[in-house]
Amino acid sequence: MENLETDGLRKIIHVDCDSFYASVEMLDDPSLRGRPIAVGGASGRGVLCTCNYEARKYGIRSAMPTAQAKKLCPDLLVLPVRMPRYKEVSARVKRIMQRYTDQIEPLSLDEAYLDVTGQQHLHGSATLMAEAIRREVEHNIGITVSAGVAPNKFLAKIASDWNKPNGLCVIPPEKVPGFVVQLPVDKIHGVGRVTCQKLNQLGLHTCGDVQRYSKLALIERFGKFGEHLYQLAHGIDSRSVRTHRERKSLSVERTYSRDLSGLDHCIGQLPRLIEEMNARLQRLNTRAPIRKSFVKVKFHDFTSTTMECCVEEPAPGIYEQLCSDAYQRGNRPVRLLGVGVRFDTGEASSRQLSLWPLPTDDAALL
Ligand code: TTP
Ligand code: MG
Repeated sequence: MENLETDGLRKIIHVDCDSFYASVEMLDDPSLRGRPIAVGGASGRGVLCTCNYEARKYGIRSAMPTAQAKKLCPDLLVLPVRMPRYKEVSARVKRIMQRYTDQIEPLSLDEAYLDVTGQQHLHGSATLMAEAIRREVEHNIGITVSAGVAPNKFLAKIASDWNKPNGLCVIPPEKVPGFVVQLPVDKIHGVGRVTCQKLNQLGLHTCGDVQRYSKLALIERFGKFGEHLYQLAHGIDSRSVRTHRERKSLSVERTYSRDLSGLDHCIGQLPRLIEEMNARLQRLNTRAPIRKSFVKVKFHDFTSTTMECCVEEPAPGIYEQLCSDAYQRGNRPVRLLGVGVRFDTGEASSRQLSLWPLPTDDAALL
């Protein structure tokens, strides 16, 4: 359902903190400023969560093994993760954003979409509101954030990355066509490395190249994903800013310090897991009806399998059966067991699905 008019009328801001965990560390210990630091696992097999921009000059990135990062920069200081502190800072950033709108969709601790359409602050200018948020976060909290302003979520997110760190990029509606025409296809949500290669092989490097194909031609070639490509390549994205995320599932899992040696051993662990899952289910304030139960088994060689079935009320016997079926698939010692339920999120989720047929996957084009 494309809706150019609605798209043009909305004012979306995407806010993303710069090198978030590392910035909080530098805030709490200013002596760290100006030197390369990272946050993550310092042990031999550790992985980095993120690093500051000084460290990025050495080619260090999020999710890089710490050992590799140390080779690139022997002076790198790797600090442990302090999640409660990042949550605190995140809550303060959120309070600043709330002064401008209550239409806020957090994506993670350091990132959110804001819909400021119709807000009266600062003469209704989304650009001025984004600037004000950036200024207030820097002055009141002491970290920097980048922001993107655009008529929709897709473009606002790209914009916030455009002038990072500590930058602002505004794509007003009249500049959308000129902006997307030169935009590389790998900026499109759902286009990963494999899809990008595939598109490049077809001569499609920018959204402008994709625009030369009709919607029908793209659907014929790429299925549902073709519609997604068509829309975003034209800068169209009608997703609204969702203030309440609907929970799709709930699960409890445990990794055992010693592998579980057989099926009986696994089944013996189920009651504890189910009890914890039920306790968590009771603590949920609102939720959709349960649609499925599932059991996840990860074997000692890190292969994993999930068995699920449709249920209205998850009874313990169902988990035993699912656990047994999952176990037979590998028939090896088990390092992790999980039990869970999936909720019937109904219309909202199927609508979402049709809009975003392939959220982050390359599979459709393989
Ligand atoms: P990002 O916003 O992706 O990264 P960043 O804020 O560190 O850097 P920037 O936005 O300036 O590029 O992620 C936010 C936080 O999430 C990040 O500080 C640490 C955490 N994180 C991980 O733990 N693992 C990851 O692989 C990534 C990408 C982020
Ligand atoms: Mg960030």
